Amino acid sequence: MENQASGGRFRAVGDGSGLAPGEGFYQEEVQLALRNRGMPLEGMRYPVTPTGMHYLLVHFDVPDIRATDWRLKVSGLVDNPLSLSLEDIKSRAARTLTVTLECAGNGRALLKPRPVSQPWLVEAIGTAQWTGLPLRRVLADAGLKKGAVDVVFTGLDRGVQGGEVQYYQRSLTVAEATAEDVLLVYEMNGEPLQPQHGYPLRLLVPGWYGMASVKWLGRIEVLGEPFQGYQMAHTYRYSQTADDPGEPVTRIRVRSLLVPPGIPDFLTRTRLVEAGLVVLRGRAWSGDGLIQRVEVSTDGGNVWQDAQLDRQNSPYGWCGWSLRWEAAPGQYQILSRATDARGNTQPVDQPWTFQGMGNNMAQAVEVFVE
Ligand SMILES: Nc1nc2c(c(=O)[nH]1)N[C@H]1C(S)=C(S)[C@@H](COP(=O)(O)O)O[C@H]1N2
Ligand SMILES: [Mo]
Repeated sequence: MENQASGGRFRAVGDGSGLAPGEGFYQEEVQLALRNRGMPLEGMRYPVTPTGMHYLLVHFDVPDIRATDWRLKVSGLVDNPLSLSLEDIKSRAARTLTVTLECAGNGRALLKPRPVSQPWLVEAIGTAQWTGLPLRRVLADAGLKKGAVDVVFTGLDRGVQGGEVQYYQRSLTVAEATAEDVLLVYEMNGEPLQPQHGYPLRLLVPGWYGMASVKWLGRIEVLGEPFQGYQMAHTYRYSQTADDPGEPVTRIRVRSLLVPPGIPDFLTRTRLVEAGLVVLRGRAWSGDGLIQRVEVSTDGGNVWQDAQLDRQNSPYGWCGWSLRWEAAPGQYQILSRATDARGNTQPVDQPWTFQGMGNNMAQAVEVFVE
């Protein structure tokens, strides 16, 4: 079987990639990509991503925070404003949740035309065991006053975006913020948070795209009206033009990725696989409930077969899947698409938006079998 879309032969084995200089990304995008690196896709092997392989996104600079000087301030429409040390927070009963985190911009650089920003392909992903104190307990201690509407989370990192000097700030409604599984996290995979992941404390909003999980948390403020900060009003929107306010980005859209089969070509990452029985493996996740189904195509999306699902151990953590494939020599394009508990299925065509948010289009992996 030969797939038309992927051309006649394995690009770049022995004979160069055929890529010409001068086609490609702006230096500013490369600069962002070097700072905000993705998970190497072979990391899809691990049920819990090794911390150093977890994707990273930092809008400004990683702030330099000493936990001894640091306090979490809780203020605004509360009966008892709080100022908590890390020890105060760690002395309370903790919860640990396995949560898959994904950047809302994942898939952006695959869009045509490409929105210019952090140029993720598909690798802005990782799963960790996060330990912390449920936020609702701190909000209960503070006592929300009547009329409380939004809870604003301020990170201690500061920079300029869209011409606006700002701290990184995101908000949740009171209902979202008091959900059981929203945590104030101080440990990732059993170790104190590393500086780049939000040391000493970050918010974790399971099921939501990563932007909600504010790192280097310094302040929590309760407001009586909706918060209109830059990272709420101007970005993380599903919009069609620069002026279109669109809809806010919230929960993670259903998605799946393969564990890359075989071995890669150095430059193109096209996979070289030996003919015979191949067990294709991957993982699938959604912010809208458990994974119900994963389908795999080896012919670029014409014929689909059901993969076998592993047991999904956490409602917020990805679900392993596998499919046995008798691979005959030839060139293939392998796709996977998942369906979640709400019946949402990954599209095969790109869901284009102006900011390139939530592109959960089925991944296509080029494979050469010999
Ligand atoms: N304070 C602060 N929190 C932040 C960010 C940031 O730039 N500053 N980036 C957000 C975005 S867009 C994502 S996708 C996640 C990334 O978390 P990670 O780097 O730990 O994977 O952090 C979120 N929290
Ligand atoms: Mo993100």
